[in-house]
Order: sequence, then C-alpha cells, then structure tokens
Amino acid sequence: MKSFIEKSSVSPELKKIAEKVFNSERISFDEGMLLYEKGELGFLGTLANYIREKRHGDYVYFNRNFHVEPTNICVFDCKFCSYSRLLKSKEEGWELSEEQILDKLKSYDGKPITEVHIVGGVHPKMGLHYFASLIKKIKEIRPDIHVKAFTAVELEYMCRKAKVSFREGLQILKEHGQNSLPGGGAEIFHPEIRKQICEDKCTADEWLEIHETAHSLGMPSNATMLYGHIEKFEHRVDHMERLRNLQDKTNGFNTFIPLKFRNKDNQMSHIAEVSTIEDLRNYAISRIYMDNFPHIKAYWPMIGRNTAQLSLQFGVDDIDGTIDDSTKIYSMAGSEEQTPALTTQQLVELVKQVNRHPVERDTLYNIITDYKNYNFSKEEKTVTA
Ligand code: V47
Ligand code: SF4
Repeated sequence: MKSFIEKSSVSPELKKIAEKVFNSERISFDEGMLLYEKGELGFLGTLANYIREKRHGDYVYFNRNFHVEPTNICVFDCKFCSYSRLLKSKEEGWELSEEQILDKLKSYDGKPITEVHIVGGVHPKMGLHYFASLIKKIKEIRPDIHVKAFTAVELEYMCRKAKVSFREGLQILKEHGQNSLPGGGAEIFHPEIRKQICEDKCTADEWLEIHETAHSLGMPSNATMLYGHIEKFEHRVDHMERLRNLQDKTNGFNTFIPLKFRNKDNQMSHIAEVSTIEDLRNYAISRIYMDNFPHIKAYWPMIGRNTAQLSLQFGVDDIDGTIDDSTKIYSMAGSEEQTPALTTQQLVELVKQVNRHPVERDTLYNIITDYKNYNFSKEEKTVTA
C-alpha cells in the first residue's frame, strides 16, 4: 500500500499527507482542504481503507433497530427539510399519541431488536417532562432496549421551554432511561452557512455544549454533517475540526455520519445533489480527518444500499441497522430507499456481496453476533428486525 502511493504520480504535498496517515499522525486543517481540493478518489480510498482496516479489519457493523418519529410538526424552518410541517399547516403533519408509540414498541415483543431511535420535529406541546415519562414507560415495557433519543436541536428547545439548564434536562432524561443521543441537527456549524440553511434553530455552540454535557453525564452520542448543498470545502473541514476538538476533550462520540443533502420537496430543491464520487470522497476524507472517532457510518436509508456497499471501501465501517421502514426523513427528501427496511439476512448479504465481514453490534459497538459463517434458520429468514 505504502509503496503504491510512493510510486504513484500524486503531488509531493499529497504524498506528505499519505506519510502522516501511515505513521498514524493527525492531519491539519490545511491538509484537510488539500484532500478535498486535490485528492482523487483512488488516492483517498487507499488512505481511508488503510485506516479503516487497521482499526476494524474487514468488520462491518450493523444493529437491529427501529425509529420512532413522534411528530413531523416543527417550530423551526430548516430550508433543507422535506419532512417537517410548520405548526400553521398542522393538518398535513402527524402527531403520534403516547399510546401509539408504546403500541409500536410492543409490536416488537419477542423480536431481537436492541435499539430504538427517537427523533422528530420540534413540537411545542411535546416537552421535556412528556418525553421523560415516555422513556420511562418504554423502559418498563422493554428494560433491555437502548434508547437513543433527541437531537441537540430538540434538546435545546425542550430545556429552554422547561426552564432548566442543559445539564438538568439531560440528567432528567437519563434518570428516566435515556441512554444516548443521536447525531442529528449538526448540519454545518459555520455561521455563514448555518444562517442560510437553518438560522432559527440551536447554534453550533449550543449543539456542541449539549453533546459535551451529555458526555460528561456518561451519555455517549454521534455526530452528523449535512454536506453537498451551499457549503464549501472549508466549511466541511471547519465542521469536522470543531467535532475533532470536542472529541479530544470528552471522547464521548462513537460515530461520525456524513449525511448527503437530498433535494426533493424542500426549499433548497433548486440545488443539484452531488455525485456518488463526491459522496465516496467525502466518506474517505471524513475517515482520514476524524482520527479520534472510532466509527464512520454510511446511513443506508439516506445514501441507498448500493452506495453504502461502495462506501465500505472508502473508510466506512458501519451501515446503521434494519430500520424496519420506521423513518420518513429520507424517503420524503427523495432517497432511493422509499420504504427503508432490511431483514438481518439481507443486511448480512449486502455486506458479504462486497467481501466484508458482517457483525451485529449493540449501540455501543459491543458485538452481539458474528455472521461470517452463520446459517439462518427458516424462522430467522422472515424476521424483519
Ligand atoms: O439533522 C434532514 C438530516 C438529520 C435532509 O445518530 C437531511 O445514528 C439530507 O441525524 N437531505 C436527522 N439530510 C437524522 C440523523 C440521523 C440519522 C441516522 C442515524 C443517526 C445516528 C442520526 O437528517 C437532520 C438533517 O441533517 N436531513 N433533511 C435532507 N433533505
Ligand atoms: Fe424541524 Fe429538524 Fe426539519 Fe429542522 S430538520 S425543520 S428542526 S424537523
């Protein structure tokens, strides 16, 4: 691998970056920019795959999960969002009752799911104490399930409305059974871009403070980056730099999830989506830049299963989970996955088709089942979760 780069015709500055990667040294902001501006797909893939295989061998992690989206009614007005309905057009939105949410959970009785991911629009009537009580009830029904819930955007609003600090709010949720935070709401931190795409929701500093506070309370989290719209490469590197700095401080992030902007039915529909090549370059640079993040995830309901397979050669080691058609965020934004659901067997086959080694994990990446030489029973073949 190293000699392949040495012999190749890449520029001396890119070779210097390759050397750093092979010596496990961190690359700088300027070097991140250089990768975006000059790094060709093959070069980036070689480096990212080197890091990925050094960390995880040929493992590809997935979990058995489903989402709950309590509502798509939202007080905010993010320009890229195809999913939310403003309060004023409420008749087009949905609001699940507590009973409906708990019934959905109960429909998984006896099925081996390990995680519920709860995230939705920011509804003024669904506040901190409502959600704390909901989580408590979820845990009473299914004590073993990991509750990954609420983006920092939802949390900032909930805490503000309940007049509690971020620490107090997170502590309450933790005491009621919330285990971790998903990575949404980060978008692009840089104020020049944030102001144009989501000016009314939590700021970058608030997002980072909420995750820092969660980590200090022993609640791990993920981080996302919404790329491929009006941002420039410098904004992507700035975004990753801020996350890398926080991770140096807390070590509380598990996974970095680049999210490709999808342009159907939103206020940014006039912006063309970036190419698959750019998606793969972006995964690879994320793997190279985010040297203190254990995992890089390709979220298949958003990127589609074909690109998710390709990404496994470009730094990605995680493809999220079975989902069971329980999220609408991406189908409404135009993803090729209109009813995102894969059985465990389908996920395993997806990974094996590209000669990788599928392993089921829990939310914290403890290995549950190794599927390398696994034979599915007749009953297992039909289980969606
Ligand atoms: O913050 C909304 C994104 C995010 C669009 O932590 C869009 O494991 C693309 O964060 N095009 C929410 N993206 C989802 C999220 C997530 C998903 C899966 C796993 C995890 C995890 C987190 O969805 C939002 C926003 O960045 N989003 N609209 C769109 N048109
Ligand atoms: Fe609301 Fe989230 Fe959509 Fe923004 S991305 S409008 S906060 S649901």
